[in-house]
Amino acid sequence: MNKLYGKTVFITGATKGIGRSCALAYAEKGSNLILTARSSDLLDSLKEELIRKYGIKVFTLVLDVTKSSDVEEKIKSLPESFKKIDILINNAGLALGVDKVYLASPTDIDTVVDTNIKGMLYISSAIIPLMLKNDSGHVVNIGSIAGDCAYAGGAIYCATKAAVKTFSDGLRIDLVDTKIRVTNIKPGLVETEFSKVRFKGDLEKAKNTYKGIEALTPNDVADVVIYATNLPENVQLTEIAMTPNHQADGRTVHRDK
Ligand code: NDP
Ligand code: 8X3
Repeated sequence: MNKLYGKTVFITGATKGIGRSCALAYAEKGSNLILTARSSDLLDSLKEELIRKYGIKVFTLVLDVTKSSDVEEKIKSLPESFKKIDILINNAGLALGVDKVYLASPTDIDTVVDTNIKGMLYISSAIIPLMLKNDSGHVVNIGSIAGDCAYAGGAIYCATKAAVKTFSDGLRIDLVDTKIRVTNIKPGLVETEFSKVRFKGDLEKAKNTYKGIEALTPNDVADVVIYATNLPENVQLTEIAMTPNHQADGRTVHRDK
């Protein structure tokens, strides 16, 4: 049964990878979308594609989740018809580098922590009050299996994804007397531009991340997001971990030669 038709879904980092796949998957279900990211041209072309293919309503916000005042102002300025947000997908995020933690630059540390943790907090704090007005909603945080166990070269990224888990758990407690649900989705290796960003444009290194293993696709993750948010309202999936068949955890991957 499709409970998602006509719902309004707010997605951060909607221009690429998992966020983009979620946008397409919700559009296919007939949801209306608020798409956000920093790249206005990609937002515009995605909006045009979704309206043309699915006839849904789409609103775009050029938004850097790390800028708290921008987040607050832009969410306040949403048109009334987009202010009843049913589902929030906190997806924008990144890793930078695989250096030992004490070699990482302060700028990279700030970017990763500000995006993955503070961005999620700013967006959630701006949107949850809107959900509370109707005592309904679903917050989906895109965490990672990286938050369950650290791996070499991932200390900062893994710490931010552990924070996604702890924040999700705390938020679920804060909202326990409401109808708002909170789900932390924790994928393993997903082939997107994530590694291109992590390796700062080094495509060879990025490609090697997925060598010898059939990684998850962003559509695989979107399918799970759709599943979690399409369940009856009495059902709250607290966490879902998902990995490619040949990945056991953040440290353990079997690769074909
Ligand atoms: P991509 O690099 O493909 O996409 C990242 C998206 O985030 C882009 O749309 C980008 O858009 C947006 N974004 C980045 N920084 C900001 C910012 N400051 N403000 C707003 N938007 C921003 O990565 P993925 O799709 O793979 O990653 C999405 C999420 O999934 C991340 O949280 C990541 O940690 C998580 N994840 C990824 C896994 C993987 O293996 N790929 C596995 C597990 C979790 P723009 O540049 O236009 O702003
Ligand atoms: C991203 C997946 O395994 O590269 O969360 O850390 S991994």
